[in-house]
Amino acid sequence: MRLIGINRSPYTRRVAITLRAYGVAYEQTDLSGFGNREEVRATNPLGRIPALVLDDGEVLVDSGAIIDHLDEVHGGERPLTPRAGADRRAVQKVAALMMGACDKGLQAAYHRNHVPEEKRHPPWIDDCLAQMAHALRAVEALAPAGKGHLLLGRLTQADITAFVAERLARGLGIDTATATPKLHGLTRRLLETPPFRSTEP
Ligand SMILES: N[C@@H](CCC(=O)N[C@@H](CS)C(=O)NCC(=O)O)C(=O)O
Repeated sequence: MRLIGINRSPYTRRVAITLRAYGVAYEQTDLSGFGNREEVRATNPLGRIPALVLDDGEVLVDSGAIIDHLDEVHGGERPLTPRAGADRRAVQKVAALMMGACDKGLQAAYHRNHVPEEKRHPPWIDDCLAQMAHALRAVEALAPAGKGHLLLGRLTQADITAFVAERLARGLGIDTATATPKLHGLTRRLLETPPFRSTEP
């Protein structure tokens, strides 16, 4: 199994953490969507990371679809996304908020990095970052005050997606220690555990 993408990408990192949490052996090819467009297109016609090449050569694209497959095959009795019911809805909701937050954060970053300064529209960047910050605050409200995980008292995709979103937000200049202190604490604690520490870019 081969993961295509760099762990600086929150979507790729989410998949890498999931693979490690499930104890799945894999190799990784460090390619970035913008920096290695042609090489990435050879695996994913859309030119985006992550992609996952399975042992039989089948290619999966998009972190959500990749994780759905990993849950199905490796999740056993306690997949990182519960298989049904209220628990599944709760985890999926946090994951959707946190992946959406990453989408908005990256829209802001792309605007900063790819639009010439004289054509930039700062209110657009501010709006994207505000959407990201609002989503983080909504998930902050769910976070337990102590040392627990976000939901169900165990590691789920809620924690993994909150981790990558909080890290991206911090990288974009959002002061998460002040704005979302419980999420900030959660990511620091998760970083002490092998799936998170071993995937640090
Ligand atoms: N919804 C996709 C988003 C993937 C994505 O946007 N990846 C970024 C890297 S962080 C990328 O490859 N961007 C290049 C591009 O969009 O052209 C997922 O969850 O995998």
